[in-house]
Amino acid sequence: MRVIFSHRTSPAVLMTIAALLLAAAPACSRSQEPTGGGAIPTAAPSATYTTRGKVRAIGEKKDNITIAHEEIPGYMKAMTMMFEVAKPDLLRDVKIGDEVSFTFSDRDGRLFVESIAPAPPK
Ligand SMILES: [Cu+2]
Repeated sequence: MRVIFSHRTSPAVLMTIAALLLAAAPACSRSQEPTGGGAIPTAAPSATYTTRGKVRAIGEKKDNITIAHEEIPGYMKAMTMMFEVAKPDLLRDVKIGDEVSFTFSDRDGRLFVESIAPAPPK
């Protein structure tokens, strides 16, 4: 997208640009509804992040997990949020209340847990 600003750029155009920028904000600032449904995007993850947190809930089909995660500097503040889970097997040994360390990827704006393991005590 090529955007040329000039003193003649109309307010309507500026509003549109502002809306587009807001829409591009990190996934977290959107709702906590699973963004899912549908196939797991096959595109390579645009980024992966590793953090730790406490498991709050696990989806019935083990295809999502809600974690109270720590701050991820430069990406997300500490919060409780749901992640999708690429492979249900990943959650085989995970229980509500566990302290976990995990890695997730951002695939087209959907966040997928890629690996998860018990976190060492702090
Ligand atoms: Cu978050």
